[in-house]
This record gives sequence, structure tokens and C-alpha cells, in this order.
Amino acid sequence: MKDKEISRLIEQEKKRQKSVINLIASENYVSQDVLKALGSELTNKYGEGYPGRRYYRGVAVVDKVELLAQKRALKLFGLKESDWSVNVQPLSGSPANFAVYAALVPIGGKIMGMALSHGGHLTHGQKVSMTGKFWSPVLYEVDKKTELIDYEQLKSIAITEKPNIIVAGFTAYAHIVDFQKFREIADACGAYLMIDMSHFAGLVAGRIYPSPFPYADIVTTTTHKTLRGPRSALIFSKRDGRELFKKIDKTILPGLQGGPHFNQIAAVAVALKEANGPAFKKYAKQIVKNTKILSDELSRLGWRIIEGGTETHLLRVDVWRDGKGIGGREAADKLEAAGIIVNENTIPFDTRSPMDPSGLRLGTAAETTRGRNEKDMIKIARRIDAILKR
Ligand code: DSN
Repeated sequence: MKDKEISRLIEQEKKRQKSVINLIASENYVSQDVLKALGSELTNKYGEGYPGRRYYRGVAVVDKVELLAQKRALKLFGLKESDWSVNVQPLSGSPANFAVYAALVPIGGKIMGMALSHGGHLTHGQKVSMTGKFWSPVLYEVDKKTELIDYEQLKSIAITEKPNIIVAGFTAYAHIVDFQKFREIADACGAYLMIDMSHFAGLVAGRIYPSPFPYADIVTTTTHKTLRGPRSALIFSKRDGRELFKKIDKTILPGLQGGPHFNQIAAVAVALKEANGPAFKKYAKQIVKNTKILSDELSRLGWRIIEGGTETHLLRVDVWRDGKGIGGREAADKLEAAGIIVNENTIPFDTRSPMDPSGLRLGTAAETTRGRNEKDMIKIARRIDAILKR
């Protein structure tokens, strides 16, 4: 690389990534093939539109790239082209979710999603996000005692509020979501059901987390978390005569985005192929095993695990412990200084601010990619305990 400054920074980041224990629940390490596709000449090409109907010429090759990515996305999740459509152009998860609302919910309509501090995402209708400004948020919380979703409470809120769309999905909820209950609730109030599987898409692909597809109208996902692809996103929509896909496609382009990033789409296609097979299934299984043991060991060492444990790739730890401990920011700083990278995170009914909340969020997808197993997780839990108790 001729640009020495950037080249040095890339080398520094590579070194940093290698030298730390990465427990950021939304990160992972992509393959060399994914990197190669991302860094390819496909980045040079413009091609607004969709395969077979673009506004630019010279698109024969990128049409094939996009069609292949679509085909692989449907195949990975066991979907038929006759039943589901997939848009592979969203640049990332937030614009993908925004596009779904823009396509299906009139401005001012209601989006019902999980509150941020309880485990939801900014784009699930939080006030500080555009999704909470253009649309009216109806936020649901977890049960105070169990810290799990209370489906009865959710149903009663939905029936009273009559949201246009209900979002099931999370960034920090550690348990399996009951999609069937969400479907029943959406049907009871006449809402669309959008399932944002960004965090657990890799676990769905690995058949270790229930598939949302039998229940959802729309499924969105990023591709870079447990799915282990490049930073990007997908929007799946059910083909059932309502032509949701037409509204979504139009909203992505010309509504929201410009030319598709074909290098990114190609890299997604590579990752989707990598995730389709026994090796990835084994990987997904190991993620869940690793998270459970990390959670169990931390709990054995006296740490309060939010929701009482985990069934997925992530967990949250209460480090503040009603003022008997330290804030999440201080805890994350201490761990970083010792080479363990996590993020501070709110916990349900948090009394502290999102900038310095009461908890930490830990995830094992990245370290599982690096081959770490249960024994390593026990060691990591003990290191975290020792560092935080110093
Ligand atoms: N920032 C991602 C996460 O860490 O969960 C979600 O957008």
C-alpha cells in the first residue's frame, strides 16, 4: 500500500485485534475470502436499480453478484423464492430497519419495540433515533423480577395501543424469543410483525436458535455479528400477495439509498456460503456453549447475570450492584486496560445513564471464531472477576 499513514493504522488495528480478548457481542472476525471480496474492483461499479432493471450500463457482472447473494440468503435460511423475497442492498442494520418502517408505516404511525435499556435497539423506535421521531414509539419492557419478556403485558399494550408494526429482536436480550407469541399478538392487534434477527442470525443459520421465518412478515438482519460476514444488512419479506417486497425495494432505491455497494454485496454472498454447512453449525453450537459457561462461571464467582443466565451468544452482568460495585464505564475501562474488550450496557430498570450504565454486555462469537472453547471461557471469567475485584 502506497499510503503509509493508513497502512500503518491498518497494521496497528490488526495487531490490536490479535492481542485482545474480544467480547463485544456484535463483532466477529471475517474470513480472508470476505476481505478479498470487500477489497475488490466491484467497489468501482455504479448500478442503481435491481438486477435486470438498472439505470446504469455495464452491469451484467454485478447483476450476477446480486442475484447470487439473494439466492444464497434464501438458501441459508431454508426459504423458497416463491415464498420470500430478499433485498441485499441495505448498507447496514439501521438503514434496513428504517427502510422497513418507511415502506410499511405511515409517518406518525406506531412502532412497538423493546425499550433500549431492556435490550432493544435504537432503531426499534427509541426517542433519540429517527425511528422514534418520524414514528410514534410504543416501547415494551421486560418483567421486573425475571427480566424476561412478559408476553401477557406485551399483548395488553399492543391491544390498547394498536401499533402498525411490532418489532421482535434485540441487541442485549440473552434469551430465546417466543416468535409464535409475537405472531399471535401482532394478529390480535392487526400489526405487521418484523423480526430483527441481527444479533442471532448466525445462530438461526446454525440451527441452534429458532427460525423467525414461519412467523414474521419481515425479517431484517445485519450480516456482521454472529453471521460472521462484512458489515451490511438484509431485508427478507414474505411473498403472500401483499407485495411487501415491492414497497421495500422501492424504499431502499430510489427512496433511501443510492448505488448498491457491490463489493459489500459480494462479500455478503461469500459469508452466506461459508455459513451454509456443518462447520458453521458446529461453530454456532460452540458459541452458545461458550456463552453459557462464561455466564455460569461469572455467576459462580458471585456476579449477578441479568435474566438469570443466557441461551444465546451474549449475556449482561450487573457490575453496579445497587451501588456496592462500580459503574459500567469504569468496569469496561478496567477490562480494556487488561486486554479484555467489552462494552458497558444498560440493564433493565437501570438507575444510571446509558453513557455510564450499571452493566456490561459480553458476547462470545468473535472468540469462538478464534477457536476458544469452554475451558478458555472459564479462564476468561476468572480473569474478568479478578480484574473487576482489584
Ligand atoms: N451496535 C450494535 C450492537 O452492538 O449491538 C447494534 O447496532
